[in-house]
Amino acid sequence: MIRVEVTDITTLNVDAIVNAANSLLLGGGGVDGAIHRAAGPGLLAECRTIDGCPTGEARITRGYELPAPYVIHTVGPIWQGGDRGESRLLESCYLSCLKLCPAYHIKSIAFPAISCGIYGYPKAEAVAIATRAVSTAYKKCGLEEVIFCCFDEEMAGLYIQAL
Ligand code: AR6
Repeated sequence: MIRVEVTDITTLNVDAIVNAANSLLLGGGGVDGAIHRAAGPGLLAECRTIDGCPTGEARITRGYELPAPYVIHTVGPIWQGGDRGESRLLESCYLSCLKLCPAYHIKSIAFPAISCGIYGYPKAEAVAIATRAVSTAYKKCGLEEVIFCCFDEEMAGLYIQAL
């Protein structure tokens, strides 16, 4: 089942929440900052043991003080006008996160709107990519529940329309 929720992703009781990180994986603003604050210093300590993450890929850590036992960190593309491979990279973020799930027995996952904040991706286009990638792949990856977690009603409306 795919659902849309308007809430702070750090509060969700799912097996994994996804972090819209940058390639250093050492924290930042937006949802990345919120996740590091809520997870506590253990998360940053584990991230320091990982050698970053290229755009379009994903890395998994434990969730520390979060209700979610795992955080999957992915690095979305910075919007540069659309002809720098942004759509393929954004799709790859969603698919890379889903592909990590079977090995960790993750059955429920929540995604933020990757690249839709500081990285400036046009929202409706990003939502079309996210919903298409997730709908086609989540069951194959053993997932039972996927939440598109939004910070505001405008974003939630775009997901509901696309789904
Ligand atoms: N829960 C759910 N969604 C949130 C939350 C939250 N707590 N906080 C923000 N959002 P952004 P990006 C929404 O900027 O565009 C960081 O500095 C927000 O409204 O967090 O991928 C990283 O370190 C927006 O819709 O991520 C990178 O440097 C969406 O999450 C860079 O920002 C994503 O916004 C990544 O930029």
